[in-house]
Amino acid sequence: MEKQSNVFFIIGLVFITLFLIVGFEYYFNKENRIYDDVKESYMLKEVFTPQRDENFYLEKIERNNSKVLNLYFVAKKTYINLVEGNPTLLWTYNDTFPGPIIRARKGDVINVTIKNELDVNTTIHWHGMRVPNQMDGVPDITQKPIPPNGTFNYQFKVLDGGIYIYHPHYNTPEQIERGLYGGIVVDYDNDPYEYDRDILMILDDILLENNNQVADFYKTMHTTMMGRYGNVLLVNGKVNPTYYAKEGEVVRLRFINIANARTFYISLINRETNKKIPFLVIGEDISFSNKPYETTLLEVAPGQRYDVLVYLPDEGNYSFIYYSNQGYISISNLIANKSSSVDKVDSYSKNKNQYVYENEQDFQDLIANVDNAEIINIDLYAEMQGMMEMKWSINGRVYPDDTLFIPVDEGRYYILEMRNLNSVPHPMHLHGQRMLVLDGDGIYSFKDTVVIPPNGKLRTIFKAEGKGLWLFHCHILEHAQEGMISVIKVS
Ligand SMILES: [Cu+2]
Repeated sequence: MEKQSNVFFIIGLVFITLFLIVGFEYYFNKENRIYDDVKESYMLKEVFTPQRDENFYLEKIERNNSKVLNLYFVAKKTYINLVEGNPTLLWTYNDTFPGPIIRARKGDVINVTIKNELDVNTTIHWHGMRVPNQMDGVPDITQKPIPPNGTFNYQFKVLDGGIYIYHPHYNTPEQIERGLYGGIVVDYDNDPYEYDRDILMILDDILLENNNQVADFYKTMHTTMMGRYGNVLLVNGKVNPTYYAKEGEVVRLRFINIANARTFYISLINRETNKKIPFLVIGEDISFSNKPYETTLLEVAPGQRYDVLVYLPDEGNYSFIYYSNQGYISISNLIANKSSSVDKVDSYSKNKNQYVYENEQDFQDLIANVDNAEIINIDLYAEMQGMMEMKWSINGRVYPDDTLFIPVDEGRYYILEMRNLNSVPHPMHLHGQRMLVLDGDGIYSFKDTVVIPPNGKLRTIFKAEGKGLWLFHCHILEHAQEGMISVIKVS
């Protein structure tokens, strides 16, 4: 017996050694060399020439009635100036990067016809929106992919205020990285907040080679583990763009993170004093929070959105600083010009003390049903398949070869009890449903993307709605690509 276990031990050692050698080989491959070459030239060099961006200020929608928003999108290839030197060949909607902003009111109907002028299939998914199942844009689950030269019509009623994003769900890591995405901002019926300016902030990163073209999509141990990180940080498709406000103003900022894998950790600082300006978080993903809360470090994981207010007490230059383990860098600037009008600090403190009743009844309904809810256990795991292939799994099941279907009944309550058995976080995104995070501090908002921390746990509750198949997957796009997708079946 003892002799036999020694043999197994030695065979085990040999395998581990082989695994390490091949793993390192993978790790120090082409992508990492590109990354090292260009990170000096782009990412860590702060650009402070104010690059004015006029396109992402949001106007208030003044009408009271709902209407149909008819839009025509063409997905195609377009050259865009991202960084100094050659323009970058991106994939865009209507030649713009990011795609056109969709501004709507609760109750409006969004009617988008998309023509696919790419040479590959595509679809559009309306991330965070509660749409009829056949409008959800998931190829081979809710619709056939839209072939080259094909068209598709998406039509649905807007049910919730909030911040959303549209993007393909076909070969998602590549199509999003190449530029196919855009923001949707929906006004609430009752918005109690006072502010002077409203700016959309779509956060992304992109991996460019030295000729400024999007780097190939090779699969490596590193991209499988961590996801694809870019070497250029973008806000609204620009490197370090500048927005303008006035001293004493309250500015509303709508953050969206559409990076493949990068979580953005952001602070707003006054560049003269280095003092941090607090973010007053008033909403997340699909709804207002019932109570606003302040933070000086906003954490926005891939797929998440945050609705925040900031108060700029003094004139001068402010910067949004992104923190990574390589240091910190300005990703965008906010310049407060001198103003002769009155100090707005009172409206900020009034905002801070708001209590929002918009979703109170729905929140209370979910909380009251915690004890009757059925528990769905979700284990997030990485596993080896054969010698070298690593896959991501949910309850040991890998999409699409061995898909985990979770049957639920419409109108019933379910608790997702999620455990992360890895040392990397997973931002889990649930299509078509509204989740409430449990075990919190009494601050609620409806979420569709929640982070399960490394080796941690999280519980959410939702009331199943909308018959059909709804994906539940990691929004680190390479994790989803490598299997971390399951399907909630509502009947
Ligand atoms: Cu993940």
